[in-house]
Amino acid sequence: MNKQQLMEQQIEKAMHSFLKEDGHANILVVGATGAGKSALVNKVFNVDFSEVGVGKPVTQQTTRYTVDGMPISLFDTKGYEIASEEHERFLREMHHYMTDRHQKIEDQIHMIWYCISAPNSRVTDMDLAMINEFKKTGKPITVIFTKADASTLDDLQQMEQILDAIDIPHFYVSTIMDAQQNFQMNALIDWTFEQIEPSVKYAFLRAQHFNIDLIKKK
Ligand SMILES: Nc1nc2c(ncn2[C@@H]2O[C@H](COP(=O)(O)OP(=O)(O)OP(=O)(O)O)[C@@H](O)[C@H]2O)c(=O)[nH]1
Ligand SMILES: [Mg+2]
Repeated sequence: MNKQQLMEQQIEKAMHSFLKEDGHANILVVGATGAGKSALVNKVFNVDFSEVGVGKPVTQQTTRYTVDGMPISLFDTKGYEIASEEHERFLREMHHYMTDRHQKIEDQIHMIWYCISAPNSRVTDMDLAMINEFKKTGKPITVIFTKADASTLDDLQQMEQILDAIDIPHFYVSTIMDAQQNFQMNALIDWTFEQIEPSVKYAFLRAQHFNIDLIKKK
């Protein structure tokens, strides 16, 4: 076995024990204010967190939610508002998650759910720039069109084309109970579960590279 194979085997082992020992894949839920991020988190976990109030504050704006039996943690962020001081705060926080490879694996973000309100009928330049920045980090990212119940199929298709052109997976969902279904919610969950191993593995790989860089510097 050569050095490379040995390293890969070690990473594989570390990843499996991380996932087995209750290590969660951490998912950052991002998007404009009012996009429906918190509603989505509640829906996915089937818990009304505003009532039960169990989440761990990560920063002043971000809360981490976990439920028993689910191998994911959802980091519910406070949405950005365009053209405000808050915007700076938002960009700083996002930068922090993009450059978190020196953090412990359990505190890193492994995947991004980027929410866009479907009834807004547009993917903004700011969305595209942000998606691109996240993509560069190598972490899996998907766009979630929220509130699809209040959108039209035409609008949805137009937005989907924009994402297809840049090769970003996307799902449209709704969280309201009386909707016929939640549209592509199940497909979103399936996609997310498929990404768990590769995304956590990637975090271990990056940590390994980071350690090697440190050793080289010494
Ligand atoms: N029609 C419809 N409304 C929704 C849906 N999801 C959320 N909403 C409504 O949208 C509003 C905002 O939802 P939130 O989940 O609080 O939005 P958020 O993205 O967490 O907002 P911030 O925390 O301010 O960033 C609420 O009034 C929700 O009831 C949906 O699927 N369909
Ligand atoms: Mg919220």
